[in-house]
Order: sequence, then C-alpha cells, then structure tokens
Amino acid sequence: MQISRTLAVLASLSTGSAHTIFVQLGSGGTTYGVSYAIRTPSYDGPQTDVTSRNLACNGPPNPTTPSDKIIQVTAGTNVSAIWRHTLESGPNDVMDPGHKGPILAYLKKVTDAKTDPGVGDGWFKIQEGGYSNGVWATDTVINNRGIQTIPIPECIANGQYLLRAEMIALHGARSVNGAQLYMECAQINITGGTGAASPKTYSIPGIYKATDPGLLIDIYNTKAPFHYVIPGPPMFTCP
Ligand SMILES: *[C@@H]1O[C@H](CO)[C@@H](O)[C@H](O)[C@H]1NC(C)=O
Ligand SMILES: *[C@@H]1O[C@H](CO)[C@@H](O)[C@H](O)[C@H]1NC(C)=O
Ligand SMILES: [Cu+2]
Repeated sequence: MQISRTLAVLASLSTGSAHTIFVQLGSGGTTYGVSYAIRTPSYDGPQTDVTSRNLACNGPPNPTTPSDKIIQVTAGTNVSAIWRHTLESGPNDVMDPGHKGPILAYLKKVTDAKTDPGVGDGWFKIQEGGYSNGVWATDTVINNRGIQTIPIPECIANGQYLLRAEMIALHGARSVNGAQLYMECAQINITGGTGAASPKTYSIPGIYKATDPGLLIDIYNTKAPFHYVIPGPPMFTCP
C-alpha cells in the first residue's frame, strides 16, 4: 500500500505535476515581479501540437492572462528569463529534473507588444542550447535557480518586441507529439539597437515539425557519440 502510493506520487511527478512556466523577466539590473509584462498561464502544462497557434505564446489548454506592461530592454545586454514550476514556486522548484531537453529564445518585432498575439511570421531565434558534455540545457537552467540568460542582439532595430523563451522536455519524446514544449511571451521595448541587421524571420507555428530529430527522439536510447540536433530555424547572430 505504502509502496504503491509512493510509486503513484513519483509517476505523477514525472508526468503531470512538475511542468514549468517562464514567470519573470530581469532586465537592466531589475527583476520584475511574477507575471509583470509576461502572458503567464494559470496552469503550467506544455504545448504538444507543434502546428497549434498556441505554440506562439502559449494558450489553451493553459489559459494565459494578458498584461498591460512593457519592460525596457537595452540591445546588446543580457536579460534573464526566470522559470518556475508554478507562479508561486521558489528558485529551488524550477522543473522536475526528469524533464530534459533544449532551451531556446525567439524575438518578434511588433507594433503593440501588449496586444499582438504573436501568431504567424516575424520570429527569429536569438538563443539555443542543446546537449553538450553530458548536460542538457534544461539542467543548466534548473541548476541556475531557473535563470535562462538571453543575450539581446545589439544590431537589431529599436521598438516593441515579443520575447518568447522556451524549454522543451524530451522524456516522452520517443513517440510523435510526446515532446513537451513550454513557452511564454514577454512584452519588451528595445532601445540602443543599431538597426544594422534585418533578421530573416519564420512563422510560429511553422518553426517545428512533429518529426524533427530534435523533437521525436528516445533520449534514453541514443548511440554514442550522441549529437543532439536543436529544432527550429538557424540562430540569428549579428554580422
Ligand atoms: C551575457 O551572459 C554571458 C553568459 O553568462 C556572458 O558571457 C556575457 O559576458 C554577458 N554579456 C553581457 C553584455 O553582460
Ligand atoms: C520605448 O522606448 C522609447 C525610447 O526610450 C520610448 O520613447 C518609447 O515610449 C518606449 N515605448 C514603450 C511602448 O514603452
Ligand atoms: Cu512536465
């Protein structure tokens, strides 16, 4: 009885109750409050259908709340996307460590960051981390108290953007649509950019396919040497 209950608790931890949310943004030395300028959901579940419009900025079955705030960000600096298991969790409760996979970040230039749904073209990838030296990028975030450090390119144009931070958990990814994708969009206003570059942009949904080698993969049965292929378009870097 006791053992089966323990097993049930462990099973629920690894499958249901230990997802994650990008809850807070740090910029220019200020860490803003939970849900400040971020469309956070009331439930921490993943998106699993990469063709869904809710892949852009999350959404049903995880209801997200709009925000009327915008955070100032200086191009060429780092921002901190802060991940937590729930909106109430602390830095030691980021995500079940059994959730392993890549981390990514994307930007989309918009006219009004408070209202733009983010769905469709306009996105470019500004960060990616996969698997290196036996460590998944998600482990790095968990061990860094939930902080994903994202460099904002200094060569992009000033203006309002959506910043989409993403973690992908691959523990169930051996079957199609088994990867768990976690993402939220922060509303930011970039200043100090040189505007020298115009990144090639991509559509969300559209950046991923369910059969991408980085999304359909049995991470527990890989052959050495294991080279993980991070999903999505090439990462943009300033020339
Ligand atoms: C941004 O963070 C990276 C990694 O921590 C660091 O190497 C880099 O110096 C930082 N850049 C700035 C402008 O602070
Ligand atoms: C964005 O920053 C610029 C430069 O500081 C400022 O003029 C503008 O009002 C800001 N826009 C928003 C929406 O915060
Ligand atoms: Cu989960």
